[in-house]
Amino acid sequence: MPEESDVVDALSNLKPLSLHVPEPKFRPGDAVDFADVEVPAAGSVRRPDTLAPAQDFTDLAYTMVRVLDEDGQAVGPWNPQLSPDRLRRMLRDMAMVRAFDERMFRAQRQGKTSFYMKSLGEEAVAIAAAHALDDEDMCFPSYRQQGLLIARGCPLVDMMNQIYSNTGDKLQGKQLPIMYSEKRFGFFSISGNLTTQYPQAVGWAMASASKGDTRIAATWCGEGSTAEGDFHSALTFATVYRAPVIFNVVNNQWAISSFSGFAGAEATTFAARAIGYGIAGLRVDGNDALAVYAATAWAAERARTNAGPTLIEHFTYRAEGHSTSDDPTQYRSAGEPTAWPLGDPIRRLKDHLIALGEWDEDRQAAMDREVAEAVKTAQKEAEKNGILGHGLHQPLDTLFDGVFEEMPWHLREQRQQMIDEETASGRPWARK
Ligand SMILES: Cc1ncc(C[n+]2csc(CCOP(=O)(O)OP(=O)(O)O)c2C)c(N)n1
Ligand SMILES: [Mg+2]
Repeated sequence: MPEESDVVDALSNLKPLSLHVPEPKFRPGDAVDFADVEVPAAGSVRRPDTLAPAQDFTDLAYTMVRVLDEDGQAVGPWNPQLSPDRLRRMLRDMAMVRAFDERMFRAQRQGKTSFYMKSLGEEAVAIAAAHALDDEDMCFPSYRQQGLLIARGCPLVDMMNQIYSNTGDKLQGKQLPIMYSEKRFGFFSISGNLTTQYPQAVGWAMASASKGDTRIAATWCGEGSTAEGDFHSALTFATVYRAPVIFNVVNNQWAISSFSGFAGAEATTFAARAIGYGIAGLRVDGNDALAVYAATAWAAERARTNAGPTLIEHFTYRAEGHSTSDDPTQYRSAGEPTAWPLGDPIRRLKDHLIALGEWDEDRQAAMDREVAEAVKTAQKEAEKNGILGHGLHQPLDTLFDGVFEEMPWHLREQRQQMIDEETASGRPWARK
């Protein structure tokens, strides 16, 4: 039997352990060089059959599906061959998201709402997916896929009413601004609790399959959110039951002030998360609307033919702060957004349409004016229903509505107590 002191002596011969703490490459003030970001040539990645077993194309999780090349041409096996009309609608939807974001961001700075989140630089992720999915398919988004609502035709005024939590807000001010819920447009309520939408999407997809329906589900989360347990349990359920669901991981490099390395990006790709679960994994250029469209259409066909779920990593860049509460100059180099090697998704689709002879600079300028005008008009309309700080928009007793189908006795009592107390205090608790 070795003595305890012998064990201690043996261990003392080993080199001490050290902990690896990831560190982003660039901090404020650093010059940015993204030369080591591997960007394969457009058109260079093979396109497997949608019925192929996932283990036949694990290589696709480590490369990048790209369709638009540097000259604005659509090339290779993933080219979805869209009509010019479809391309122009996608371009307009992306421009609309950008104009909407710009105006609502400013509304927050003017004190008209407490909070806003932009998707600058990531517009292709939601817009191209919405165009590739069927309108009846169910979306379980994160807070950065406002493009789904815009592409599906949700009135801008309705979105703004929610942002202002005003009298027109169908959610009665119960959700944080931008946390929309739009059953009409197949858009599940956004939750502030990261990644809860993942298992919900799988559950919905499983129900759709068990009912013999034809609709599929799609869900989105950020790369940082893949570190949540919900992400992993969702993937397990999806692979076991071959749920008709598309998992989208929007790798925009940042999770507020944490860079992607803290979610595991130094060791592997996010698309490769799929491999351990036996799920199809694709990694796509998220700033290439045609690549996003093609990958989504491929995954949708796979899901709809009972061939199983797909995880798509959209490689992109969050060009703005996380939200209006964030200041990215405090933690990352200001040079990053412009140095990003995959460019601007709107400019790339515009260049493609021009290369096809289906668009020009004058039409682009006219479209930009038209979408800006549409957003401005909607904003005036929404502001008639009130903005932050201008009175009580929701009677206080609505606080108790919409939780239970039938209000239980104890909530009825609490509501009455509140009304009695507020009435006695002389404060206005009901809308004038
Ligand atoms: C469960 C949970 N943990 C932490 C937060 C706080 N939080 C909100 S957004 C965010 C960053 C998420 O980053 P990412 O998933 O990359 O999405 P992105 O914002 O980049 O689109 C964090 C940590 C939260 N809302 N919920
Ligand atoms: Mg992120």
